[in-house]
Amino acid sequence: MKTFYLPLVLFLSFLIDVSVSLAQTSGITSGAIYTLKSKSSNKLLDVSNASMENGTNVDCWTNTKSDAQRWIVTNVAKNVYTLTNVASGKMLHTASASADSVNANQYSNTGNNDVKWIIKKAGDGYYYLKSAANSNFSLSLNDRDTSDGANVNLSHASHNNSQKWFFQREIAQGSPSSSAIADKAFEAWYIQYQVEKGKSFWDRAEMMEIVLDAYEVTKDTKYSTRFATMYENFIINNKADWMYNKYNDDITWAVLFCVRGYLLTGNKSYLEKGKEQFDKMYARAFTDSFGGGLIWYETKTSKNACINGPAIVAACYLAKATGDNTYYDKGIALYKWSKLYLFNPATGKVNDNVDLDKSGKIKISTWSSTYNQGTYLGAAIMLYNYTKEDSYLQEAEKIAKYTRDSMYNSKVINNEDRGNDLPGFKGIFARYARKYAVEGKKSDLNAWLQLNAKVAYNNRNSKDLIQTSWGTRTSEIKPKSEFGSSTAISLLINTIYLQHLK
Ligand code: 7K2
Repeated sequence: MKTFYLPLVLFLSFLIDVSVSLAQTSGITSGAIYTLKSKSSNKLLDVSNASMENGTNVDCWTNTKSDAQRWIVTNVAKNVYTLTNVASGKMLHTASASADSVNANQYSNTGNNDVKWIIKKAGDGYYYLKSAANSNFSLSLNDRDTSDGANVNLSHASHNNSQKWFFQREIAQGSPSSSAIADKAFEAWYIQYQVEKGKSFWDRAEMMEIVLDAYEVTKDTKYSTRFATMYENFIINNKADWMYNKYNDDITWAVLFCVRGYLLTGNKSYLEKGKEQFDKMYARAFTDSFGGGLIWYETKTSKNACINGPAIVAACYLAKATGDNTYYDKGIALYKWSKLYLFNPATGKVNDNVDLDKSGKIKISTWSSTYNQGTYLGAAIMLYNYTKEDSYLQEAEKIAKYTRDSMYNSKVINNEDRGNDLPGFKGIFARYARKYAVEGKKSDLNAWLQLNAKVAYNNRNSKDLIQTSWGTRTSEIKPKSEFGSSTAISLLINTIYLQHLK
C-alpha cells in the first residue's frame, strides 16, 4: 500500500498546483511583494503614518520606499487575493459593507471577504481591485486627489484612472535595527542639514552626542573625524569658556560631549575642557536651597531635572575618565537629593523642576519628558555600575517602565514637537535606553524600542529624513528642525544592538 501512496500524493498535489496557477490573475505572482501606483496620481497605496494598528486608514503617498507602501499579494481563490502590508502585517480591508465611499483601511485577517480582492486586468500593466464582498465596487483614489494623504475608498466600478493600479514587483528590504539603515539615515540628516556647520549651543551639544553614539556603536572613524570637526566649530562659535552662558544645563550638555569624546577617542584636550567647565558650572550651580541640588539658570531659583540629571551622568563620566571618585560622590548626592523633589523612586516618574511660587511656597512642576526620564535612567545605571547597589537598578527599571507604560502606553513616541527644545528630547532618551539595555542588561524596553524604530523609519520621506514625531509621516517639504530630525537618528543608532536579539 505504502509504495502506491507517495506517487498518488505527488500526483494530487500536482493537480492542486495546476488549479491554483490557472486561477491566478496573469502578471501577479502570489506571495510576492508589490507597490500599487495609482494611475490618476502616480502615488502609492500606503498605510497612513506607517501605523501598525487595526483600523488605520489607507491612503496614497509619494514613493518613499517605505514598507508601509509595500504589500504581499496572496492568491486565496480564483482571481481572489489578500494584500498584506509589509510594515504592519495587516490586510487591506473594507471598513463596512460595500457601498460608494466606504473606506479602505488595514485590519488583521478576518478570513472574510472584507479582506479579499478580485484583481482584474485593466490594460497597460494596470489592474482593478474589486471587493470580493461585492464586485460592483472597486478600490478608488478619492476624487482623483493627487496630494500626499489623498484617501482611498470604494467606488462603483468604472473604467476611471482613479480605479487603476500599477503593480510593481519589489524585493524585501532590511530591518530598521541594522547598521546599514542607521548609516543611511545618518548621512541623509547630516548632509541635508549641514550639521557640521551649525552654530547653536545645547542642541548642537546633543547632536554631537549622537555623532559619538554612532562612533561608539559602529567604531567607524568617519564619525570620530566628524566629531573632531564639530568640536572645533563648537569652540570657535561658542568660545572656549562657556561661563557667559547662564544656563547651567547648557554647560553640562557640552561637558557630556567633552568627557564622552575623551573616553571614546582618548583625546585629552576634550577631557580637560569638560572637567574645567563642569567644575566651574558646579561651583556656581550648587546651592543649599531645597536642601541641595543644582539651579538651572544662574540668576533664577528653580532646580530642574534638565540640569541635575545630566550633571549626575557627567559626574559619573568624569569619575571614570579621571579616576577621581569625588565626582561619583557628587553624582550620588545629586541623585539622592533628586528623590526629594524631582524623581519618585516608587513610580519612576521624573518631574520637571522644583521652584518657589509667588507666596514663597515650594512648587513642583510635575510634567515629565523623555529627556529627563532618559538622563535619570542613565544616572541610575551608571551609579548602579559603580556602587553595585540593587536599588539603583530597580529604580532604573521603574524609570524605563514609567516612560514606556505611563507616558506612552507602549505606543510610538509621537509628541514633544513644539518650540526649539522639545523636538530634540526623545533622541536623548534613546541614548540612555541603550545604556539601560547594554550596561544594565535589561531587555524590557526592547520590543517598544523596536516598534519605535520601525515606525519612525517607515515614516521617512523620499529624502530619508525623519521628523521628530516618530508616529507621523515626514512631509516631502524638509522638516524645519535639524534637532528634531536628529532624534530618529539617535533612535536608529542606539537600537542597532537589537539586530542581534531575537
Ligand atoms: O524649563 C526648562 C526645563 O525645565 C524644561 O524641561 C524645558 C522644556 O525648558 C527649559 S530647558 C531648555 C533650555 C535649554 N537650555 C537653553 C535654553 O534656551 C532652553 O530654554 O521646555
